[in-house]
Amino acid sequence: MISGQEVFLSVGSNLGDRLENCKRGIAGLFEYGTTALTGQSPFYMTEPVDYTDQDWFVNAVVRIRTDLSPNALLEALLTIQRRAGRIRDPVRFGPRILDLDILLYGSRVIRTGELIVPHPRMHERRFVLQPMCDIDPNVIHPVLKKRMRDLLDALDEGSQKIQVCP
Ligand code: PH2
Ligand code: MG
Ligand code: MG
Repeated sequence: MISGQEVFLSVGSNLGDRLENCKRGIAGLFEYGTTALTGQSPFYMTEPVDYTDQDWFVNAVVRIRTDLSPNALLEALLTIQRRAGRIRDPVRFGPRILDLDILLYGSRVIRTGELIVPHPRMHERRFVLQPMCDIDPNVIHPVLKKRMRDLLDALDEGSQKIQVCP
């Protein structure tokens, strides 16, 4: 049993073998610190948001328990992304081989130059909230003080199409 924090991460890819990139990204997590997987959503095909002129994404959310600090975890995620072949993003919100984002780190609220937790856009994204709810709909957003289920229900019906990967 790892005594660390419970952390939710989002996993996404819309370049190359999207599903394989996501799976490799998740596997990479366990090379850092003492980290255990305690929950995983299905993989979803998701309509792109924010920058819409790009392919659909494969997205999932994982829950881990880790002894890594937020900064050490962030460094590990950046390394895993680089190893997957992600060099730089020419377009903000644009195509990416692998994106690993910290959604929640326990109930901590973090605002540094490098890291904002909870993820600042998670509450408006179906591709995050649906898989969060698959793992645990009762998790409370530590800033908005609302359950993931209620944040998901508040999204415009029919907006941001997503479907479970076949
Ligand atoms: N990531 C973005 C921008 N838009 N859209 C979907 N569906 N899934 C993503 O992971 C995603 C996005 C920037 O990180
Ligand atoms: Mg992202
Ligand atoms: Mg990111």
